[in-house]
Amino acid sequence: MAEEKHVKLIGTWSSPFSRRVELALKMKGISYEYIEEDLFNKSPLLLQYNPIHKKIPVLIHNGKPIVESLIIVEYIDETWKENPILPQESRPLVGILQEVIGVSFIDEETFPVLCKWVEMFLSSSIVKESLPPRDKLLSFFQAPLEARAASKPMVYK
Ligand SMILES: N[C@@H](CCC(=O)N[C@@H](CS)C(=O)NCC(=O)O)C(=O)O
Repeated sequence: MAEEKHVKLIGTWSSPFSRRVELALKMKGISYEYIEEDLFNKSPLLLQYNPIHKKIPVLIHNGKPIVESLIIVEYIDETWKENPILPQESRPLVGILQEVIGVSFIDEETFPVLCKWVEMFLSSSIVKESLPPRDKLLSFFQAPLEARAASKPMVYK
């Protein structure tokens, strides 16, 4: 338990890679400190812990950085043995992307089992509280498309 106090996650709200790690931590019941990163103005903390790729997510456990979301999930699963987990894909993002580009590539008729799984996945309270707000995520992905259509610089809010 003492180990858990030294878990930090550097992430970004809109990143499916961050969400994947957060879900793993929550499914394991590990308490951690979340540090939101501004990828347009990277923090000294991120540059210190991921100096080569300078990407989130970064898990810091007892001062040791672990990078790459799937590696992090594996590390979490191996370090905290209780409640074994499988790597999770962030399927809800598919729904957002379908809405943004206006094409449905995973529909109920063609993929009934997958759709049922998505429904069950989204009904979990752990999953619900880890997902970014739908409207915010939608406008995040729509902004570059709209900016391109209007040929003006992107502005994220
Ligand atoms: N393969 C990496 C991908 C991580 C990634 O692409 N992170 C993005 C945010 S979603 C990032 O930090 N981008 C900053 C940059 O490329 O400068 C993982 O699974 O962790």
